Amino acid sequence: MRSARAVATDAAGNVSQPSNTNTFTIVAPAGAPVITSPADGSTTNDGTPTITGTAPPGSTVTVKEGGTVICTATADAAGAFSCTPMTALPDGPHTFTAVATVGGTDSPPSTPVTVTVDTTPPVVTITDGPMGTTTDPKGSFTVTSNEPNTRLECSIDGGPFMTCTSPVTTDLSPGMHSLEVRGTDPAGNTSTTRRDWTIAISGQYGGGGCSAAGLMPVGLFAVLVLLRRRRSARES
Ligand SMILES: [Ca+2]
Repeated sequence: MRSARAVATDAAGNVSQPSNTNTFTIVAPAGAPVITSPADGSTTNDGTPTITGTAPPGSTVTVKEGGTVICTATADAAGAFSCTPMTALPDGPHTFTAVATVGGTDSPPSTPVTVTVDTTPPVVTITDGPMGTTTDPKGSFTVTSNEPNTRLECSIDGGPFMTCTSPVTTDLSPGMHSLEVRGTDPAGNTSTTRRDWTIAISGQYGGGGCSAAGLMPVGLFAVLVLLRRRRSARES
């Protein structure tokens, strides 16, 4: 506990009566907090990421982005704090610092931590490869994403998604086929795109879409031709 009082001295050297005495306590600034999560340089798809760290036990921790208060917390007896942004952060990079306050005195700010918020799924596009009806059993599909470092997984004909890279190549039997490509950006947002196509038996390409001639097994096609001939023979 400290105390202080003041006296005034005029130009002629007359000294006043002392003022009243004020007592006060000097509180040493608390140590700077440490933000431990999210990690500096990380990316998240959570617009309200929980911010955790350490600070002097019992201190009031204020997390700010520039001059804006993001959230506040009280460090527990073990010196841990945790708070969640009061409003969702827009997509983009955000840099946080934390200050611990004890007895009205602020600590120095923590080391800044920058996290990138990304809540937008990547746009994944199949730009070429078979479509409609083809007689070629082989396909090569180029897949692009509007976001760098998009992870691709592919599913052929409704099968399980497996890691894949562009171009996606296929070698399939005649019939209707599908390729689904799921893209996951570094923040974990996903989107899926799909391509359907038909492989016709060579020489029976009916042209366009999922035509009966293109899909029908040869034997059944021959039977149908035979039935039509019989019918027309009966009618004549
Ligand atoms: Ca994204």
